[in-house]
Amino acid sequence: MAMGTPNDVLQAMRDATAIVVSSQSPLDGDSVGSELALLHLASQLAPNATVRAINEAAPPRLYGFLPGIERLEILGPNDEAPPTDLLIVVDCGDLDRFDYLPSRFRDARVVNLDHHQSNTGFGDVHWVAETLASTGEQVARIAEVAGATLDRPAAEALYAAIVFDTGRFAYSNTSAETLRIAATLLDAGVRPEAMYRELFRSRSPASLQLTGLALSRIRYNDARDAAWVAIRTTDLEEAGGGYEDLEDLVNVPMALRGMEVSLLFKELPDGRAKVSLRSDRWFDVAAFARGYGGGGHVRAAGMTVPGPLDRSVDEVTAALDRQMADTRPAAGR
Ligand SMILES: [Mn+2]
Repeated sequence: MAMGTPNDVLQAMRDATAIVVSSQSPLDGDSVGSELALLHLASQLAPNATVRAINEAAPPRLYGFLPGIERLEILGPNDEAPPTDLLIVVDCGDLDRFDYLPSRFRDARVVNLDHHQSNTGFGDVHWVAETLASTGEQVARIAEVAGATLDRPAAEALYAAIVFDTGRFAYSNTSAETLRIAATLLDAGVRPEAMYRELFRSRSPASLQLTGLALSRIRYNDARDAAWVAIRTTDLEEAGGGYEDLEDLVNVPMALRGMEVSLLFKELPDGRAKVSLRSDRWFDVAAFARGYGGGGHVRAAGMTVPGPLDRSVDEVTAALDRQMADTRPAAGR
């Protein structure tokens, strides 16, 4: 359920003296962009506070071009957290997505600034806006409420966040408000073609090779409205790539006419598998992922399954078949 307002977050920031912004790792475009924008806007949003961004891991290399990216810090599992009175958790539906970081900030008030439908309602201060496409939009709204001026670094960070979560303004979560916010970002100096080059035309040879491998291995359900691909750790080794080279792969099968659900299984070094899920029109992948302890949005979700890979793929796709059969609309819809 939606709860809280931009003003609730702003007031908490104004009342604080030492703020830490964080999100679960691996970070994505929305979490990186939202954290960076809050850093760039810190003097305007929280004039009495120091603001740092601290995560469990470094951001993906892809975001290395964003101004200020070097300011994202890492708290290792054995590191001591700095004194902090406000922890702002961005773009995170459930504190359990972290390994350890929130437990190091037990004395801090916690702000839950998120847009996931599956948000658990954790924290002391909330603004959970599940109708907004990205936490980047939420940060833009907070800046607007505060009367803050967006400089180009902040605008680029927010643009990266919004572009990532809306699939470049293509998913159903793209609203008129999304585009109005994007317009203010262009007014602040964002150049769309430069952002597009950095975010989508900067792939590695390994990433193209893995895409080719994935396409050669794609499997379908009998109704041909679901597709899935499994990538092993040995595939990554052979291609000389890493998990970030798989970033956009789950979207590739969605290019097929009539495709409703796409799943990408990524084997982890410990034998489990991370599963990314996408849907087009009627299947709720967040609800499906919740059955495996995952979550997300209706059209984009994620979960982790125990492995071994082949068995997990068989079990999950069989369950998917059953759930799709229960909810598939009559032909012609
Ligand atoms: Mn998001």
